[in-house]
Amino acid sequence: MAQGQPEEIRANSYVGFETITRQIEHKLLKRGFQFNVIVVGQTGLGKSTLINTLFASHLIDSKGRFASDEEVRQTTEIHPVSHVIVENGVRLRLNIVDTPGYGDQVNNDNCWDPIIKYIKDQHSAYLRKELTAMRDRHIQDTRIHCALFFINPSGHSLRAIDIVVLKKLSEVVNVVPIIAKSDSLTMEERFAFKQKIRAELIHHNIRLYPFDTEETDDEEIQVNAQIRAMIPFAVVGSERTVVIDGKSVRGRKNRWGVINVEDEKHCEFVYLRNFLTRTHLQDLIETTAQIHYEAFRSKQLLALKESQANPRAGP
Ligand SMILES: Nc1nc2c(ncn2[C@@H]2O[C@H](COP(=O)(O)OP(=O)(O)OP(=O)(O)O)[C@@H](O)[C@H]2O)c(=O)[nH]1
Ligand SMILES: [Mg+2]
Repeated sequence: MAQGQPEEIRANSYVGFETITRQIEHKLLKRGFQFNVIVVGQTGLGKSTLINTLFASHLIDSKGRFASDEEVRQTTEIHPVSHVIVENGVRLRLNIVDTPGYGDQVNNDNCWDPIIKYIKDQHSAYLRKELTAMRDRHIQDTRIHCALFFINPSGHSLRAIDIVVLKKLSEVVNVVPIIAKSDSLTMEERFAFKQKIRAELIHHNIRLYPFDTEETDDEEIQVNAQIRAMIPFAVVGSERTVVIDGKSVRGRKNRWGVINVEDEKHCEFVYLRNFLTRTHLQDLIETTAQIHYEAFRSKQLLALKESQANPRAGP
């Protein structure tokens, strides 16, 4: 055997490292997972409603009512709510950040600033903990993994303010656009509107999740292309139940009839939920750490280094 080559281990010399996957799984399950979502968009587009639709069964309060089922409840401040969901022994800590709608002021300049600041603040809080000498082995993660961006179902095009906000958001977080209240569009209108929006996003060079990087393999590239073809998800939200064929389902009644939120023939709510919870949860978390947080971190550390090298120049 050549010098420096590892000695071949015979088949009967079992050492047991193959159990490492179970060891990792056990450790991860014990710690649980953290997933943080923010909702962003103009006033009254159904942000708060969709949050309750997505995670409905978990938001019901102790009296069996939906916790936020009041008639008028305009969101007036950035409001994070935490829930712990357990499914089959897996603990998911879900942090949902509701934000006030923007765009209804006389002057809408910089109305998105508090939202961008909130997202960046979570990055700096994480960085500060990372840089602490006696740091905890596990840092509580409040970094936002996904921003659901609500588009007005106008059927025409994105508003100028939407383009600005989408640009700002996509620089700091994974953005997933959705067409809000899509029950107000016919299927044909929806189809045409989705195509129009996709073209506009490309035209304005807005880089949305999912990204293809050098590390993305062929299978992932395919899945990502499928997701891009579906975006924006045309959704309907509801906190109420309606009766369809004798069955009580989450839905809405409108001029044309009854909409079952969970019926794929009626809207794409189920696709959005599957995407968020079943297929892309882990990737959204990873991408946040590897792309968005990493970009923030290197910029901050560079600024810190420069201010140390040149203290009189200030930070
Ligand atoms: N037709 C229809 N109405 C909806 C839908 N989702 C919500 N609504 C209604 O729209 C209104 C506003 O919903 P909210 O969830 O409070 O909207 P919001 O975006 O949180 O509003 P702000 O907090 O003011 O920004 C309510 O009357 C909802 O019942 C939907 O998918 N379709
Ligand atoms: Mg709201």
